[in-house]
Amino acid sequence: MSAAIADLPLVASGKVREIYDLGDRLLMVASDRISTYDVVHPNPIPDKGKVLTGLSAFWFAKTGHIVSNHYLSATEGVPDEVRGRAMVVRKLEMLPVECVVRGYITGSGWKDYQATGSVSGIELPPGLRESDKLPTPIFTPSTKAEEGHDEAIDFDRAAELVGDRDLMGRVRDVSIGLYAFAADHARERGVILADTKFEFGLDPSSELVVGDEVLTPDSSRYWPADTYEPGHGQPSFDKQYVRDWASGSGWDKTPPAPEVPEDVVEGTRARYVEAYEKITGEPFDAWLARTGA
Ligand code: Q0Z
Repeated sequence: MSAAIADLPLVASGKVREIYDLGDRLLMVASDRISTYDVVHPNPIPDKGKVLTGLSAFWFAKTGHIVSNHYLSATEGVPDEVRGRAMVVRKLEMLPVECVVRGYITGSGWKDYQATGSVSGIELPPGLRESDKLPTPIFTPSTKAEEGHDEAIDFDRAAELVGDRDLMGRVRDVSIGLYAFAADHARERGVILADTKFEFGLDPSSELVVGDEVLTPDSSRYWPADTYEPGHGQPSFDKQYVRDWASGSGWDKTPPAPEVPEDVVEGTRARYVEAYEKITGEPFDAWLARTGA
């Protein structure tokens, strides 16, 4: 028997997910809420939280040879009302930096490159176009902002914040290793993993552990490979229906976000499920069955 969610102490909440205290462990719960342009829409995308949790669990299981992770279970200790979209994890001492790896030049990295020729203090070759593949994946850490936008920092500043340069070097190497492994796997299944963000912590024996969610569409940019074309921004695998609809809706992208129409909700839900099935090679129903959702 598990407690009802309402009775658990809330440890942290983000725009679309929550963490609860289970005593010696934590419960991470992914909601069905969706944000575009950093604003959360009032209506949910059914099954989004289950897709993201299933994808995180898939990647945790696949990458244990690269680094330990905080995942314990998506069944034992999970309350019925969040089955399929929650995982029990180990409590860690989290490092105060976001660990971004970019294999392609897009988003804020593209802005920085255009302005300075560098990203995160890493000089890049001249002549790159928006969305180009980088010669090699780069580590571009950022600070964790409570609210609002994370600030890009270079490796030296990240090492300062973490207080251990050797540890930060291992975090960088492991981050790039995780990205390279996942990008190869995704590419074989017709998906480009453009970039991603990890969060690490230390366990009680000071072992480095990857935590949070990993390699989900909310922590990563996934692009369909069959329409990839450098020279402009790429459509997001999951959110493009909502963004396209929002762009034509007259919404000025400031809060409050408008309700997403039913057909756009359904199209977006289908894209999340398609992402799960492409990346894992398993039917999404298998995740629901495995977790009793
Ligand atoms: C992760 C976050 C979220 C809001 C705390 N294993 C862990 N041990 C200790 N702390 C954390 C974890 Cl994952 C931890 N966050 C980020 C996640 C909602 C903030 F689901 N905060």
